[in-house]
Amino acid sequence: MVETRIQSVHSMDYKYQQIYKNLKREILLRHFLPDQKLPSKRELAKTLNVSVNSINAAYQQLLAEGYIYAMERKGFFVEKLDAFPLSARSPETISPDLEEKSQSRKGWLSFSHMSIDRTLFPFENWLKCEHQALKMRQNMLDDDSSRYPQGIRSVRQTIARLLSITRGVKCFPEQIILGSGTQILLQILDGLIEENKVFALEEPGYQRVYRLLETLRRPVETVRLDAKGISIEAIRRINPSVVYVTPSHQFPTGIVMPISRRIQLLNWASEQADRYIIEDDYDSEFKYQTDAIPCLQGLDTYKRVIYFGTFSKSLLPGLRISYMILPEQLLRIARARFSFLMQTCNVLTQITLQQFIDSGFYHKHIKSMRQIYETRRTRLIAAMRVQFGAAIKIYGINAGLHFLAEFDTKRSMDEILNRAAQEKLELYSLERCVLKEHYFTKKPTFIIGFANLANGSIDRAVQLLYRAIYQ
Ligand code: 76U
Repeated sequence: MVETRIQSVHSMDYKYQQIYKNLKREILLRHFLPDQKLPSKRELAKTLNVSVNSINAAYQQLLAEGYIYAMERKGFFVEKLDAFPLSARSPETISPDLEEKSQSRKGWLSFSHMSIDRTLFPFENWLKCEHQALKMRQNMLDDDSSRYPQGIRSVRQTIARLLSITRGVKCFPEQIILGSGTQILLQILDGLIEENKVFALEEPGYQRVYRLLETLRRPVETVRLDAKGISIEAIRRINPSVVYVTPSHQFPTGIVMPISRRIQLLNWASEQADRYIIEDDYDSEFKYQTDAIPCLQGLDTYKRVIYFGTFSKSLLPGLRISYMILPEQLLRIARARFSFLMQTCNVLTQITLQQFIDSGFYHKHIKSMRQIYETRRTRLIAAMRVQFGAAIKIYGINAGLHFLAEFDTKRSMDEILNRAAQEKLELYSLERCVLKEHYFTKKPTFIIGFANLANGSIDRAVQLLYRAIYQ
């Protein structure tokens, strides 16, 4: 039995390692039972046609790890090991992870709102910056990041400067905390706010934030939107402590919160000492025709806004660099409570990002992407209006990387999604943004991302969508 299994073991191993591994597996599979005597070294050496030394080395390793025990002059015996439950024995009982399950979308057209156009990213310039980062600041790579729990200071300085110019954010680098994603930062923030305080989210809104807060056992309510964004009356009815909003471009409806509503919201927060507003400014770099709309944080004189930003849309989602900016009183708590936390962003990526921004590559990239994305948006909407006529309603201002499209059709949302998949069209419905209640619209509505629709593929994508909905 042992002999036949030896062949299957990796050939890079020494002989004794192969024998050790096989015996270990046989013991764990209970082909050898507790207290059963193992063949003598000499016997096994003969059967396997290896030296006694190899067998001895294998037995010594099994002995050291506690799989077998030795009895003087009697030989080696299998330890009394509890059996693993059957379900734990075979890896086939674990379902494949999401990455394996997600279909390979080679050759598909995509309306995904989650991606950006990677093919237009200036990788050459990024590499130049990474090269410089390695040359000039290599010494930072041998720290373990515990020296800069909030992220490298010079990187935060660069980000503070950038945000002051482009977003009207008013902050010191000390207030910025970097993190490898919005969710991880939100977990930190959750730990700064008293346990029983209620968070309120926009409905429809960002599911990944909603589910994270629920998992953290944070009481969460959702608040309806009106034409100006989150409704203040509804906030008053719920009486939360923290309100999470996407005022520059509501996710997913695309509403921009006008100044009147911003002032109301800030005033609401100022009424009590424990009220805060989380401003998630996830895609504010992309405003077309109009200038970028200054953020809430810059308007806030009460120090109640916690600003969240990310490079996932403006650069690449795979970089995993996001940040939050805390008002002083929360920063004080964070430093007292979380000084033991280590920074989650990769050091090399942080320094490369700093170089990329400081050398002007960032501005250049945003400027060119803004034009490209705007053209895609305009052409896509024009093509949709031609194809769908009065049957389509589009929500969302001229901004960002997505809009909502609602269709007059008898076909159900799920049926449309299935048909789209058959047509090799990546498509997401509004359902993924329905947090607690479905009030916004009952008609099939889709989040239409256009970042990956180069001009040549727009007509084809619209045709496929038409087929999925009407044919
Ligand atoms: C992010 C909103 C509303 C932040 C977002 C996104 O972790 O910094 C969308 C989905 O990369 P991070 O998150 C940025 N706030 O929509 C990005 N959204 C994801 C990628 F597009 C997922 O699941 O519907």
